[in-house]
Amino acid sequence: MKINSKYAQGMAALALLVSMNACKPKDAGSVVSGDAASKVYVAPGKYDEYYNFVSGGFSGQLSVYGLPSGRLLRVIPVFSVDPEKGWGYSEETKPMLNTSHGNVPWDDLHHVSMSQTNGEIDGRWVFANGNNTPRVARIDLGTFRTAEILELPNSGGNHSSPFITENSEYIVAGTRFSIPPDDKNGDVPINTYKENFKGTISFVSVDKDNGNMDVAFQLQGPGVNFDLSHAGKGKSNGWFFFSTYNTEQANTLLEVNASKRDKDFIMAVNWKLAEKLIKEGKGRKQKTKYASNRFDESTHTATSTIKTEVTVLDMKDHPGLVYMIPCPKSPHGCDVDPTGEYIVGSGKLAALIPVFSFDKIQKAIADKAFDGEYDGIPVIKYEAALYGEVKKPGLGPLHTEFDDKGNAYTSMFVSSEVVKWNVKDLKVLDRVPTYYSVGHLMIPGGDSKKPTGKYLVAYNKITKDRYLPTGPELSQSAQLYDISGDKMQLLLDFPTIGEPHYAQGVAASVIKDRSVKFFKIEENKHPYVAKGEKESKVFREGNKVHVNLTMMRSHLTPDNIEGIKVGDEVYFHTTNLEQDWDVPHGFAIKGALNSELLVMPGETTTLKWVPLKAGMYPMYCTDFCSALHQEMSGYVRVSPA
Ligand code: CUK
Ligand code: CUA
Repeated sequence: MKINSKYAQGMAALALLVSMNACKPKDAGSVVSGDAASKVYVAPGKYDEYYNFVSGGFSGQLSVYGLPSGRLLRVIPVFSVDPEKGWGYSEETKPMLNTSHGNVPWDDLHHVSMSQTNGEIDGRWVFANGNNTPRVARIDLGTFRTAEILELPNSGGNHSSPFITENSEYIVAGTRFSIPPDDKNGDVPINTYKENFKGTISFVSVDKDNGNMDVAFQLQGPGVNFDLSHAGKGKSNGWFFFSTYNTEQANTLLEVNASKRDKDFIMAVNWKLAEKLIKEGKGRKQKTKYASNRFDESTHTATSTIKTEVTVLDMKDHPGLVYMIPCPKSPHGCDVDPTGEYIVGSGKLAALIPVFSFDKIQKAIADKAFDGEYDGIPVIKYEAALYGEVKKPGLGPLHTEFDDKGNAYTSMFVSSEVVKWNVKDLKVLDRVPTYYSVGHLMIPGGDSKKPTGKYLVAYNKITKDRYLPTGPELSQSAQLYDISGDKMQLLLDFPTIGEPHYAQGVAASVIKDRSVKFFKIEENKHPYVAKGEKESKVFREGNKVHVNLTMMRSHLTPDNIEGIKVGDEVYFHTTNLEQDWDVPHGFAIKGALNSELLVMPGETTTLKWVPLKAGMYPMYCTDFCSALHQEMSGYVRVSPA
């Protein structure tokens, strides 16, 4: 039988494109040159040059590495509990994980955005998204702790999030799964998708002084899937660009039905106009329910508030608010170059990278160079918005970062490589393999107005043989490249917690001096603080017993507690009296469900315990704090009720 060879080739190419197991580059190992070791060596006692904040994917956490060493410096629980830090165990931190669905101590964290001033990373906060139960978080870079979590209404699968404007006015969050809006009946046949499901973009305002977030307003429109986004900058400041897929609005077998169209869209949103419309009262109030959780650094306690209303603008009702730009084949990354002129769309299933021009988009809008409408939204002609295409970049382009020399770097998931190309002439300059199947890339400042040009990190999806085997599950993997010369050079593999998606990096000098070393005990406003051993006490309110307990090298005060009865609710409010850097004390008691705590110097943290039977219960400090750490202990006597 004669096979139509064109057809066969086409099918083979498609199979390769959608295959999750990318081909293995052949010259593994040989790409590392002799001086790689000295380039990543950070001598004992010396600091790394950059902080690297890396999403922890389905661990719900954020991890912090030093670059170029790849040393893990900290894991920050965000949408998770963490026994190492007692996060989510203490009464003070539990409200951080509250949602309109109750306490949800897990999420899927994909993207991070650092706060910016004038388009440069300012080192104040890192924002992160929770995909599953739609939330955004703000992490404080003084304490390296989660300071705030905001739930997002009218959203399902908060993937396109959080992306920040150049003065941190807003972070945006586009819904991945369109759903019926919260004030509508969600109990509808799934095949009524096209009429009942809506896509939503949330604009979350960020207070410029304290960082507090709120849902300022939302845009509601067609039931597409938003994927990724970036804000305009410089000349395009005032706009946001979102990649979308499933513009077919399929509700079943998305793998096939959402990949039918030759082109999906990049949605361009004029957020300055949206802001103006909201100021003019053009928004509509919609009923909903979402949680706003904040950690207060003076009381050392989180509070959770449920909010019930959100302001919505319908996209199609406001001319000039949104435009669609055709973009080949299921675009994933949507990245804006440092000048703000070039918008790079990366179609997962496309064999080229389209680069759009902001000036041309503006001209196309002025000239009405439209190609019809999509659900009431004008579609700009592809050629009218296009600056040019990067030809034959590799297979499966995903994400692009930029350096300080006018170059772009795009990750190629299927062909497992990083491809460097020039933004002006769109010529491919260099390519290096990744091990294996790279997702996001990160250059410190690489999505800001001021990228650096020394290092690039690739965050890979598949590890396989890169590390010693550790059973069926392998550590996630990142790779560091030197990009200072014409040719990229692989320097280092380092394991990450997983799985890593987007990351941000910044010079250590921007952050290190703002680090909090301890909390001043005289400023502690916790309602149950004991500011000295003399203030420690045990007192009863009905069946609640409060123990205001102090911790100081190397004893607990009080260390013998009696008068507790079975079924009492006992609250150990533990205050660490130390006033020095890096002297936490821990606290644990036998049999308590939420053991343990880790209490920072000057802070008060509460462990709740309901003893179920009479007996003698030892308690102790869990963090080796002095030569007499083992002596830092005591007993609680529990008597029958
Ligand atoms: S996504 Cu992970 S590789 Cu969630 Cu940013 Cu593209
Ligand atoms: Cu305090 Cu050990």
